[in-house]
Amino acid sequence: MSTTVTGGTSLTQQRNLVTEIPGPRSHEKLARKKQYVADGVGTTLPVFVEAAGGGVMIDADGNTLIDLGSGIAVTTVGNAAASVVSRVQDQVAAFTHTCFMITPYDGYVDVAVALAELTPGDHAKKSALFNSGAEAVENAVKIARVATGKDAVAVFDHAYHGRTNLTMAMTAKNMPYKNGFGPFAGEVYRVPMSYPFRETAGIKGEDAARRAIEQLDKQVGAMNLACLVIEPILGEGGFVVPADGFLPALAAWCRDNEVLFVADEIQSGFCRTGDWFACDHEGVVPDLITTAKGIAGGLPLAAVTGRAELMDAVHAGGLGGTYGGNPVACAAALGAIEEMRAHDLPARARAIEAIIRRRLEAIAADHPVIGDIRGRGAMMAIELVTPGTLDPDAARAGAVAAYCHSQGVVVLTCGTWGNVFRFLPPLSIGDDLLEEAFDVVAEAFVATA
Ligand code: PLZ
Repeated sequence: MSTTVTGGTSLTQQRNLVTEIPGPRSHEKLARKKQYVADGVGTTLPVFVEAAGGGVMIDADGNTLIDLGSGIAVTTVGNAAASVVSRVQDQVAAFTHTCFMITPYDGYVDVAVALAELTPGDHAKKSALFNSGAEAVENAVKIARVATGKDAVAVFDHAYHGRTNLTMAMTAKNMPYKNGFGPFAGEVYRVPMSYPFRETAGIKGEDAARRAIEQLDKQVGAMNLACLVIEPILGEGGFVVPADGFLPALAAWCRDNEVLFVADEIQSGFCRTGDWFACDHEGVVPDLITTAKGIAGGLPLAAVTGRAELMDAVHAGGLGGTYGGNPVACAAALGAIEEMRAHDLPARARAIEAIIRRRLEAIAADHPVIGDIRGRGAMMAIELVTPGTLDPDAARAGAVAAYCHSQGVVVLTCGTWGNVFRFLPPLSIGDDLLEEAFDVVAEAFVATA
């Protein structure tokens, strides 16, 4: 039996399948979902969950599955982590909502203090809180437009920023995110990303940045550009880690041209990559940073944090929303952040990377369909291609995922071609359980060969 490192769960940390996946009770529930929930809301693995914690999820049939997805990088401190649960329980019993714009409360300000302390840079910072990642990205653009007096927004190939109208425009991939949902917001310009696996070997980060900047100069003009928004490690787009030097070169160009550098750390932030934020790896200091997901241990909370003078450019009443910075979500965030600090979760993410890399390198040695191993910390991925080429092999990725699911390991795919496996375990997972999950991943490559 594996023990958890953190998170304080009482669930037995062991994979245990007592039915097929999904089992009969999940099948019944799925039929009910099919009747009452819109088909447009998809499901990766249709087991209905009844409890989760540490590194496991328990379904309606009594199966215990290993979680390598964290609900898309959300339950970084573990599901139902003790520090989150106790603060949420206290808060929900005290009061559930006032609307911070009507009558404020400490939790919101406490989260803003923590964000000022933890996000990159030691300048004066302020924050505004929201409910979802997409809402944070929208607000970052609103702030950038007012602060600079300019309109245009630069985004990158393979980017994912959300499902609202503006963030659909900023997201690269048509299916399933955009198809049929237009027309989209204007003044969004897409430029090439640094994608080391898919470009000429040895192209330097600075050169890839120059390629993007050249397009911005020629096609938009810095004098029209309010901000450049970038995921420092791509999330949905395939966990692409840009070449060293790419992010610093873009940040320097932004600084020289009065363009705000906005880091979308919604997926990569809060200890996930082995640093508090992915920007920390190269010492990049964004003007604005968007966070969500891991910040609140599973409750909906998002933030824009930035240079105080930029954040304050917006007129009073210009930022807000009924639920933004809800007191229960803020309590959860304070519990999650306490857990991250107390257990040095950036270090835990680095330890998880060492295990995952060792396992993936061993699997790749036998399976040339794995063209690339990449990522940082507990945000790791493999890209599947026809061996020796760059041709995406989404079919194999689907088969490997299906095998893992059938064996009780929750894995997620991503990438523009759907051919990337991403591994995002909760940082509360124990080493033995993680090793067991990768035993199953290894089996999956053999079984689908
Ligand atoms: N920016 C970098 O990763 C959310 C989306 C899953 P929301 N990624 C998961 C899906 O299919 O909807 C994300 C992200 C980055 C923004 C967002 C958007 O965050 O909280 O989903 O709105």
